[in-house]
Amino acid sequence: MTDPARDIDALRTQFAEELARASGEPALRAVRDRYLARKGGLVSALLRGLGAAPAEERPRLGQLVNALKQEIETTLDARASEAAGARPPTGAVDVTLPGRVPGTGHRHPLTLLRERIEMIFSRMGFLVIEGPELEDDYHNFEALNMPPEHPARDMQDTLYLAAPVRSLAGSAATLLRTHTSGMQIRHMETHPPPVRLIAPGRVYRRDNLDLTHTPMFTQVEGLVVGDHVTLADLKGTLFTFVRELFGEDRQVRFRPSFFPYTEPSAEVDISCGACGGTGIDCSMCKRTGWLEILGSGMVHPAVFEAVGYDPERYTGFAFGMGIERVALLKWGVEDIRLFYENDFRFLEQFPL
Ligand code: 2NL
Repeated sequence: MTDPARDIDALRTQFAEELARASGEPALRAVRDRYLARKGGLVSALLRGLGAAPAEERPRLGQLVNALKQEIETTLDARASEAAGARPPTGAVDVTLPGRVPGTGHRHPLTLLRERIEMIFSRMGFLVIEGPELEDDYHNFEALNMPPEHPARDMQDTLYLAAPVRSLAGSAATLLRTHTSGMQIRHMETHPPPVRLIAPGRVYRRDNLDLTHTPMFTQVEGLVVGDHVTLADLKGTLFTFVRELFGEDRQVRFRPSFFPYTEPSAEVDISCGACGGTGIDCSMCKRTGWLEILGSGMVHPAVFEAVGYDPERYTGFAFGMGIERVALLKWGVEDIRLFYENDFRFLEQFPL
């Protein structure tokens, strides 16, 4: 014969032990189900068992079971809210998570290449000068031996302003510059020889878009003037530049050319990096073994006359290149327009 009062105490002890072992919300929920479930819960079973007790004992035993039920509920509720308190509230920030690293940008490949070119010439003692993109006819054309109606102006047609504007250089600008030469003219107007500088910047020409042309491109022009400056100095300077930028294994050749502002003039080619200069089956250099990289020459005496330098005393050399073109050759890019589309998949490929 069982003693209901003792069964109640036994269940209280059993509950205390199980509760002590239960940690975490799922375990607590399991304990609650085991003791308090309406169907099959241990407390309900105990209540039902009271039917077998003598009638006069039943009310007192019933009270004891209900008290135990209350006790279990209160204890479980207290433990449950303790467990909930240990958990961050909904929507809270977990400060222990590693941070989200924002993608770091980098300079545009054409900017990187421009800086690299500036560095190479700086180390050879060249000054870097910049100036406005709006220019007047005199500094863009006339001082460079291209008077009005000169046929060479055709190749450097540009956009003209409806009315002159005061440019940053202080003169009345009428056009978008076709080269940075205007800044070199300004420099010579205000500084006596010797001169050793490069002038990088955006220039504009009437060109239709294709694989190798944009109506705007970034030019780097160079100018050296002094006593006894010769074509050998031009060759030495450009050889050094090419080998610094492209590598020691590159060959350089000069081809006769024409510019109104230089005499003699030369186009400069470098040996093709794709075929090693052999030209064999090479699409990069169209089987010639050579890639045209820039234009150059000895400064025309008429330019010295225009800036007030004595052409009998001074000589000089000048050159000009498009950074975009150098970029196409250096990295084997087939379409110049890719540099202006700002697609990260393209821009992130340049290891400078
Ligand atoms: C080019 C070819 C060239 C020059 C630029 C120059 C400047 C002065 C005097 C004489 Cl102030 N010459 N510049 C000379 C030869 C070629 O540029 O940029 N092709 C894209």
